[in-house]
Amino acid sequence: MKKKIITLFFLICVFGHTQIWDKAKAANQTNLPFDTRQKKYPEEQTLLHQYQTEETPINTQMNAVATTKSKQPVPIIFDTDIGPDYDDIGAITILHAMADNNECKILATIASNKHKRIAAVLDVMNTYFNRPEIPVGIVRGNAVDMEAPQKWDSLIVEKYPHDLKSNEQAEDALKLYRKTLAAQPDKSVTIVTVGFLTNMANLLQSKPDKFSPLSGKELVKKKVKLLVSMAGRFDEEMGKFQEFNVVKDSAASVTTFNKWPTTIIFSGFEIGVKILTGLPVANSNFTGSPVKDVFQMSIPLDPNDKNGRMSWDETAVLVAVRGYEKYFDVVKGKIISNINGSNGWDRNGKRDYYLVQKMPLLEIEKVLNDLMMHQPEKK
Ligand SMILES: [Ca+2]
Repeated sequence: MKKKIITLFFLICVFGHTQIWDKAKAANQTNLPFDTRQKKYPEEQTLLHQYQTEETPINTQMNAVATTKSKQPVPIIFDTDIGPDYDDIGAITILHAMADNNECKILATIASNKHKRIAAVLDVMNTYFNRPEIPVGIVRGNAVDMEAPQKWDSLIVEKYPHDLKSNEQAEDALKLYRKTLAAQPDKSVTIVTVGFLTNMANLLQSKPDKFSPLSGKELVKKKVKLLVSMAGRFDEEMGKFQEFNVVKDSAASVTTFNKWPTTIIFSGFEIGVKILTGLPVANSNFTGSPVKDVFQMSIPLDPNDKNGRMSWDETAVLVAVRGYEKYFDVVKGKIISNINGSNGWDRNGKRDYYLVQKMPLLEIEKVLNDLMMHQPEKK
């Protein structure tokens, strides 16, 4: 077994990636033996599966929870940095698609980024999907401020209806979290973060207020069932790589991952980087769709996106609503969060799971693309 582990480690290292911060740039510099016709990495897929199944059995209790088909829609809070990348647009689209299918109920859409158009962008998307009433919260105080490099945010804010003209008109993210959680049944809420962990750290460190007599950590423990986070990296580059969502506010990441009182499922960098989506919606004949506009505008701006955009955030939302077991395997443990933005993994930990690819890439790409093609009922 020891020899096998060493061999596996060696083989995994052979397929190593380049370490850089920006996940988009990192994706562009990936040197995996990517088969563009079959769109898969056959050797690595097999290795990771072996590694997972032989060394770390899937937690059966967690699996049982995930496989229980619930008729009740999953109450969910969507926390996003929507701007620096446009997979967040794919993510909020599939979230609304699943809400239209009664699979989830969107309690709030909250930003961990404070660029000047972010409240308007979230309002555009919620309004487009016939849910203009969904509360929008924006992080206050120290926070990342990053716009969309492709300028798609300006495009959709100019073109599509919305009420929130500025971030000041939106709610304070922390207050919205406390108000929303306090109003929900115990252990019912799933939070999915596809941006920075700023709001999670602020929430954990918050004090009793008019919404709840509980501290932030107590409130999370009482009301939250699960956190699903697109964050970190759990393959052969783990420990060296500083994943974008983690490193941009690494102090918040450390606070969150050290203190979070519920299960966390991580969709790491290595998951979404291989799953390419967005071409069907970009090439669709849709009219009046901000989803189409964003992907149609952004994909041609990067030659590396010619087969579709990497789908980090979509994978996290999919798992938050539907559970992982149909799409991914998991490895149980606990994240080790470093202040430099890198992460490790404690295999003896019991709180967390990270996703491992299971469903063939072309199949999961189809699942996500089909959801991203969802259009709201015209009203
Ligand atoms: Ca994001």
